[in-house]
Amino acid sequence: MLVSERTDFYLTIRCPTFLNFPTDWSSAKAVIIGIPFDTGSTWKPGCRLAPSKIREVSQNIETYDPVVKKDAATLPVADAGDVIECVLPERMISTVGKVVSAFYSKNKLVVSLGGDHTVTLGALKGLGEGKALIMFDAHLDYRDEYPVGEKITHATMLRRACEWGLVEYAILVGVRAPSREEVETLKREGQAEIVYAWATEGEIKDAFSTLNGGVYISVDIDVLDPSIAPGVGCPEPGGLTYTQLCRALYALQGFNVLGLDIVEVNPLLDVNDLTSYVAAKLLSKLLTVLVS
Ligand SMILES: [Mn+2]
Repeated sequence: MLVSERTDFYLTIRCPTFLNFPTDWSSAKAVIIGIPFDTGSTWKPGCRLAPSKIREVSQNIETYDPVVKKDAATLPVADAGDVIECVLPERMISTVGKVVSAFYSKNKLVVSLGGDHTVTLGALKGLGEGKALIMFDAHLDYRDEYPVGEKITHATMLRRACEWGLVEYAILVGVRAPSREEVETLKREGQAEIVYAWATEGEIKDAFSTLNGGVYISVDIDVLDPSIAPGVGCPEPGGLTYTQLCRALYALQGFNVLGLDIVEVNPLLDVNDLTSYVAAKLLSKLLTVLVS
C-alpha cells in the first residue's frame, strides 16, 4: 500500500471526538483532523493542546444553526484523530501534507484543528499549488523572518505559502496589526487584498466576490476581539465580534471550499475555556455552511 494511502499510520484517534462524530471516515464528506503543533509560536506555547480541548467542550454546545437550518451533529462528518506529534516545522508540514492529500484524493473536505498558524502550510501543501486563500486574522503573517533567522513560524506562514506557490491570491480579513514592511511588500507584489477589521459587512462580501474557483479558508481565532477570544498568543484589541465573523462565514455558502482550518486557540492562556467554546461553535457553524 502506498504511504499516502496509510493515513492511519499518521493519525491517533482521540476521544471524545468532535461532536461525537464517528472515527470511521469512509462514508464522510468532511474529515476533521487535529494538528497538535505549536513550535511555530513565537511567544507563549500551548496551541498544541487545542484539538483535544475543543473536542472536549464540543460535547456541551448547541449544534443547530437557525440561519442555515441545519444541525451540525447530524452531518456526514468524521473525526479521524490527531496527526502524530511533530516538533520540527518541516516534518509537520510534510506529515500533514501527506494526510491531507490522502483525504483530498478521496474527495473529503479536510478540516484541520491547530495548532499554531504554521499548520496551515501543511494543509495547503496537501491540496497542491495555486489556490485562493481567505484568511481571517488580526495579523498578516507575512514576515520574511520572525524571530530573526526563523523562516517557518506562525508569523511567516503566508509569506512562505506565497513563495512556495501554495497560494496564488489571498483575501485577508479582520487585519489590524500589520507591520509596515508586510503591508508594503504585499502591496508591491499584488498577491493579496487586505480587508481591515473596521471594514463593513458589504466590503467583506465585495472582496469575496472577486474570487472564483477553489478556495481554502483559514480562521486564526485572534481575528476575534480578545474580549470574546482571550486564549490567544498575540491578543489584539479592536477585533471582529462573533456575529461579524459569523456573517462573513455565512457569505461563503456555495463557494468551492477545498479545505479549512481553525488555528491559534491556546487553552493555557484561556479564561473558562471561552476561546475553545468559541472555536467549537465556529467549527460547528462552518460545517453547517459547507457540508450537506
Ligand atoms: Mn495567524
